[in-house]
Amino acid sequence: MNERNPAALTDGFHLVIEAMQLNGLDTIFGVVGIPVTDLARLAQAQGIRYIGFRHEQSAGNAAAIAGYLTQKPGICLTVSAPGFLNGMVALANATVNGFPMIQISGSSDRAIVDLQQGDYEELDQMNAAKPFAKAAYRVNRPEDIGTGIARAIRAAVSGRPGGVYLDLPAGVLSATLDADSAARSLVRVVDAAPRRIPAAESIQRALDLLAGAERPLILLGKGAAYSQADADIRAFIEQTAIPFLPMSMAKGLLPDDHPQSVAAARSYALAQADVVMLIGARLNWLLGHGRSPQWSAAARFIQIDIEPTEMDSNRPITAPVVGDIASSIAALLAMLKPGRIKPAAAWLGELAQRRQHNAQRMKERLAARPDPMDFYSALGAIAGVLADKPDVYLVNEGANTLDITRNVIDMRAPRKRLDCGTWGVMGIGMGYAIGAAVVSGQPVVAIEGDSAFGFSGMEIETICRYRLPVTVVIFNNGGVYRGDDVNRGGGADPAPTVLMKEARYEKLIEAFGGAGHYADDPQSLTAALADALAARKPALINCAIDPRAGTESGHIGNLNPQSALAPKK
Ligand code: ADP
Ligand code: TPW
Repeated sequence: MNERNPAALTDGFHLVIEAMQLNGLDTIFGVVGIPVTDLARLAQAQGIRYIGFRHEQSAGNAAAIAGYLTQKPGICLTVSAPGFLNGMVALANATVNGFPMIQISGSSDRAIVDLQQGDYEELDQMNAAKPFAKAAYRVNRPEDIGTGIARAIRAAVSGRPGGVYLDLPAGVLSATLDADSAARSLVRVVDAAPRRIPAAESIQRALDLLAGAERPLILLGKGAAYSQADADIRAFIEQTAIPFLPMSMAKGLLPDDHPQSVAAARSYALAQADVVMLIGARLNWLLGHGRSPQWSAAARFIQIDIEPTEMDSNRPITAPVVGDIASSIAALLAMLKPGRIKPAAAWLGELAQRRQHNAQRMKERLAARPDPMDFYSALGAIAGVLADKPDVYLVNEGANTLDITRNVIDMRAPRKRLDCGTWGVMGIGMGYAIGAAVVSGQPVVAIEGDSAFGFSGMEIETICRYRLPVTVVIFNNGGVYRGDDVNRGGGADPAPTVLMKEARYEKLIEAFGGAGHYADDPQSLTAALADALAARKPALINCAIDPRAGTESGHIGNLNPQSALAPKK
């Protein structure tokens, strides 16, 4: 600081904070260390909320989900090299899922890094980030900080949202500059995610195709949930009477108990539909790439997506609608003629029948009382507690824990279900739970496989430190997928999929002052969850599940290659 005239100078640290605040970015999720410790400290002093994590991957996951929930880029702050790399999985995951986030990382001296002279935490971070990010930028002069933040914001939220990397070398953060010109260098981003109005003829083409359909189906993906066009999406579905299916994170966009939901007749609906309208959902592995036998070879597709190159990626799209979902649905509603789209009565009847049949089977499974509990009896108890609490966020990861929870727990409000998403990644649990609790102030229940929990488990200290209303439910079946495999070599080591069944996970949270519960039957699980939600304080329920419950890889065993040969002795 210039002691003769301190008011006339500012520095890179302050400029980053001012650029964020000018653009309404009010929260940072991060881990401190050289060279960003003072950035976090000053941000907190200036009124930005700083949430400090135990590992950058969780900080990044919190930022990503904050971006998904708010449509503003979530900010993750990391230190150079190893901290940067720890955050990279979360940044890549955000990009793959289309969540807007910015990872801001400090970095070491470029002159030394570029000549590989062995700096502290040396890494060419910007170039390392490129393959995993939607965009990557480096600020080399303090007067470019405003532009760097503006470009990062635009890249994160415009078009298909994604993860952006912004590199801030130590020297840029600490550099001082004249306060007046520094203030002029800041950029207030106007219309960061401009609407993309679809062409009128693309809307007409889509409506014509639906009008000629007998067995139409609408698929809602997390892009539809992200777009926050909830009322119009519901109006379009109700006015056309077309049955709909939500992808997992689109559950609750219309309530799962809506009469037009055919989630309980999913396979039949996919296989029999003749015209399918995808709204913010990709025809990737989660939808069998749109191919038969999962889908009818004769089915024709309408796809609404902001990303033009998504069209025809897996299957020809007869009626592409390239636009943002809010504008596209508004246009569809405006051009919709009453009574022109009419699903065949036979189609609706068949779906209703299957739906009812499957719902009855599910009811029986949930009511069974196996001892020890299986996934269904435990989830039946949880569903009972959550039934009248639509505002609770549900975070969910694992294999069986993921697949069965998705099928059992109904969602009744949009953007409340947060899960492994497009990559099927383990480790999002605590980061998503913290991100959702921080940006919403609402309670979160994280239903976690015992293996899945381990990837981010240390963040329960973060949950306790910030006193967040998060309840972690661990489905403890003592293993990855299940807990009863044996060492095929006959040795003393546990099998590769086995974890400690007897682990008392609830004691972990007690170490940090949270409430620990153990539940081995539906009644005690109901009581523990009701208690935890009423208290609105950090809690962890160790839920004992039969080690024999669960199948390898959950519902995607078909993707799991297995050797046909016995082990060689
Ligand atoms: P899911 O996994 O739920 O099927 P995906 O992540 O595969 O969903 O697909 C989401 C799609 O939504 C992406 O192709 C993305 O480009 C698109 N998308 C995201 N936001 C918008 C928006 N506001 N308008 C239009 N499309 C969007
Ligand atoms: C980053 C591979 C997929 S599912 C899973 C693993 C390790 C855990 C399944 O066991 P869990 O659930 O959580 O106990 P359950 O109900 O089936 O018993 N590393 C990463 N991502 C993935 N997907 C894996 C490993 C995996």
